[in-house]
Amino acid sequence: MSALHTYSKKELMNLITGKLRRNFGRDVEEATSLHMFKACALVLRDIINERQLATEDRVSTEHLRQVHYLSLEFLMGRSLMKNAYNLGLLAPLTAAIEALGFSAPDLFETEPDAGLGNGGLGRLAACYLDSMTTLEVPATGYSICYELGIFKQKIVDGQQVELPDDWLGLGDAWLIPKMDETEEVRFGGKVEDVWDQSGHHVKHTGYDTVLAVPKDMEIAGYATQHSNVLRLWDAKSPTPVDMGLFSSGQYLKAVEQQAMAETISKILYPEDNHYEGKSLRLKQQYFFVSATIQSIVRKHRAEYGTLRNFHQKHVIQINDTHPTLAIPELMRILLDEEGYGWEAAWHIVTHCVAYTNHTVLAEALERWPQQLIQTLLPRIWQILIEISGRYQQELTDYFHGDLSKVAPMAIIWGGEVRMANLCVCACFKVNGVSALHSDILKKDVFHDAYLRTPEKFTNVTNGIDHRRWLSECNPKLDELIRDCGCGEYLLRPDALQGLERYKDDAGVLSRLGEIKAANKRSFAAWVARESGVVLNTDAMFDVQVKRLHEYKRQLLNVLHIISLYQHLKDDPHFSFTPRTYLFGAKAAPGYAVAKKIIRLINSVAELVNRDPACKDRLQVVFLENYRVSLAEQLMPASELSEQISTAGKEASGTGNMKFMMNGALTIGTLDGANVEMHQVLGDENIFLFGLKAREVAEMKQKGYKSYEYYVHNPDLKRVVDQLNLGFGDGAAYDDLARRLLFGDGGPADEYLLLADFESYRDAHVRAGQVYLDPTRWNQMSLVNIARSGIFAADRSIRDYAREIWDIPVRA
Ligand code: B1N
Repeated sequence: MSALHTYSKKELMNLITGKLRRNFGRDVEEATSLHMFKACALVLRDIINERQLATEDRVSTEHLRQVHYLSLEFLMGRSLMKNAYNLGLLAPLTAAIEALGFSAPDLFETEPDAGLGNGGLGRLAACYLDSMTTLEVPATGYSICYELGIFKQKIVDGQQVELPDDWLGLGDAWLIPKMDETEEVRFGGKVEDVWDQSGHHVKHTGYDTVLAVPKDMEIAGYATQHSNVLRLWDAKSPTPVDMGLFSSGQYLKAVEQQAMAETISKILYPEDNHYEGKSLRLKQQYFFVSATIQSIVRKHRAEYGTLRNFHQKHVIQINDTHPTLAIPELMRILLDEEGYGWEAAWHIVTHCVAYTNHTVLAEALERWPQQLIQTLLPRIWQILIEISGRYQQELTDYFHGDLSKVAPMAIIWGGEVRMANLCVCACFKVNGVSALHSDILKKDVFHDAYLRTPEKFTNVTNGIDHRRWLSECNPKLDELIRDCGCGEYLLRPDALQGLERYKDDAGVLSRLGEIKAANKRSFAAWVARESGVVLNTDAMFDVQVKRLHEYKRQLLNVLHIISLYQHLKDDPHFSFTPRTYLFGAKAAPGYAVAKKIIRLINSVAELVNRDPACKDRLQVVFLENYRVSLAEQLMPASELSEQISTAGKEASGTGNMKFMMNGALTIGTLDGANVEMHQVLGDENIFLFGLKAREVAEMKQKGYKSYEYYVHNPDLKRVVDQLNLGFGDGAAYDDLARRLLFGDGGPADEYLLLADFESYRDAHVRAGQVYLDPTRWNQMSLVNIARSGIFAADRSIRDYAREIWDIPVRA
């Protein structure tokens, strides 16, 4: 690769002013910050585009094997600062912006987050794009160009209100439409078998066509000429105004049809870790999968003239089961359009598709009603029947007709299509996202499939883009790391280990403490500007930010806070380390219990924050609209990271890694990747509590009685009783209390909050004690940072490349 071309401040100023003139017809003096943002984005886009063209050229002339990462979600966040950073242009761009009379930080803040995802799964895809590009893996991401990303959250009277996230006005600065690469996707209609001189054909008639127009976002890697693309499909109707229908008086019908087609890319479904069996969601899945597979096949055919070697040149990684229809869609193209026989087509498909599972929650498992698929995708349905029938026969032979084994593994069963089973059947690799989670897949969720084909199953522990989540968002810590001689960590995250040489160095430890204090002050200043809330920066910042879900147990955190409050009220001298509790969480709009927990947090906050007994000791703040860009400011300022899910439920978690890398200590259960954090940290550098996954399973098996904990622990009883009494603002929480004690149709306290309460409180006491000794705390913090290198996405991508993709990466 040739040396990296760089740009001076002066050159960037010229390029920016040029864009302002040509694209917006104005000089800098007349430009608003919106113009300025767009001009900067266009300048960087041009630079990335040069590299993209060169990369594309190299991939095709060298016939390189490629990865296609299919995901219904890419939670990209902002790109201006990130791209400037990766291009090595952050300093000259900042200087250029300032020299043109704008504030660079303000300009970076004008960019809307590209919120095309719900939470961890979508953010993971975004981190992986960065690492795949930086590690020079030829890769393309595919998703939908949602007009509205994850909703914006407002808190009104303590309750969540959802507002549309109309991001494209500015966000489209990064998107390059490629009209000439439009694909056609077909829905509905009828399929018939036809025999003629050339043999058997499948004829599909009476279908509706939706156009898929690619909007490409080019991704710059760090310190490389390599570039990759995130291809976002936009749904368009093929008949903008059908004049025929217009003149025959069917204008409304024409408009209706157009609107129908275009709703496909209107919204992101806002449920995290939850399956919504809606027809529009199925349309979204097939729309994006069909466009993607057609586009890959078209390029492959143009390059090689045959699909025989397709599986040698491509690996299709599917991010959870949401893109599973890629399997029958590729079969369809090979059978119907390329004329392959079943065996030959199946060989190709089963050697190029790999599946990552991200959850074991039953309510997240996709099971599509057969009726829906049958009517919406008649040809895909036929192919599914064939796949399912052959698989079931194989299973029946293998298990000697034992239906107790065959039934749970079947693909079509009881009128439903089980997407995870289809993936396990067709994919050449199946991976979980942390060691514990992958173990649970083998021992439990896919146990019998694992016994039959153990070589398919593997683990790739998640990772985060440490350039975004450390260097870029925490420049002071980045500087300390460089000063400690670990500057190569940007491409060698393991180099962070070098920090450990300083674990007894008083100078370094106190500097680490000062950095945290300064980051807390800047975060507090930002919160004050945004919302008027004044954070107590002298207290420990104790943070739980993630989607709101019962299994993540925000309610356990709140119960503990209520208990602290009660103790403070009883005894003003109650010894306790001052804490500022910070929460951030979006609840799915239809998830009533999650919304109720948000309201509870706000009721408790209201009570605590205005009680003089809590002044300087206890503060509770709910941060509105938690999102990527907020996390970037919050992580560097956090001290205690709450990772408290019921063991066995959180597949990995990735927020846990962001906190660790920024020197927060973790209070957590042995769940997801916390297990691996504990492995590298040892008991002495993490605050563990609670039941282990095995104990949870045993307790449930024996019959868990939450009521007994309530009866036997007076503190806990008092907290739960307080839910019944309320918090003085008129809101009633007896429903939450009942859920904990008696269940609400379901099991009582499904996530074992009461069982873990005491152990959680003890862990908080330990954390509070260590905090009183800043040297000890900073030392633990330093060890956490030093050992966080394994949680870099670069490590994960190297694992994928070696274990699954069989693709070489940058050394
Ligand atoms: O994927 C993350 C993990 O770190 C988290 O532990 C896991 O909860 C998350 C259906 C999901 N699993 N499943 C989803 C999202 C949207 C949807 O419609 C399921 N998200 C996760 C990355 O591995």
